[in-house]
Amino acid sequence: MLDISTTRVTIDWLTGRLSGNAITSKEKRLGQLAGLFRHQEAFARMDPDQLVYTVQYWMPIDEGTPGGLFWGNTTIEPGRVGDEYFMTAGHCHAALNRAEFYAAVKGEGVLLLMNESGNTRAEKMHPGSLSYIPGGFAHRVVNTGQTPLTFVACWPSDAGHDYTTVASRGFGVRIRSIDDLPQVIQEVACGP
Ligand code: M6P
Ligand code: ZN
Repeated sequence: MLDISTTRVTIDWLTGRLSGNAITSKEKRLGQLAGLFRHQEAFARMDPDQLVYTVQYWMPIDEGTPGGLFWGNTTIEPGRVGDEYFMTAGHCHAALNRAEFYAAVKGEGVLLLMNESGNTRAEKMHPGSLSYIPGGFAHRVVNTGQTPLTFVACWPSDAGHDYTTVASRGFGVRIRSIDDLPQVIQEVACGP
């Protein structure tokens, strides 16, 4: 007789949270995100310990292994730096042609997708939204709501993360609160 084993990891679908010994977690606090937000003076006035987002992930095989998959979730707290909403750092994949899925569990937000030519589009995220991020597209998630935004993600184990391209180029646009509504605004230097 063959035993039926239990899985090493479980998901709470109401929250997206993962449980199990193999789970890794990381936190991003404001102080770790210097240079990310447009409004540097507003940033300087805020508490560097303020939590911006948390990530949990399961890497069932070694990072860099071709053909495997990783699973994770991210929760972005509600908040703003000046008029710009809290967001992930954003990245493209080190192996450029690797794709990814993002599916929102809770909250409201916007996914920014920028191709290699620098053309950016924005997609709504809400409970049940499923976004396909094609290879070659930089991706960033922005929490435009009043509550935490949680999404789950699945990506190839040999994708890797390239943060330098996004850090130097940005996305060409920023999601800002204008008259209390999220708007996609072309990037401009922060003025008075
Ligand atoms: C998702 C996945 C992860 C990523 C995380 C946070 O869960 O895409 O690979 O690390 O979001 O995004 P970032 O790495 O841009 O901070
Ligand atoms: Zn990715």
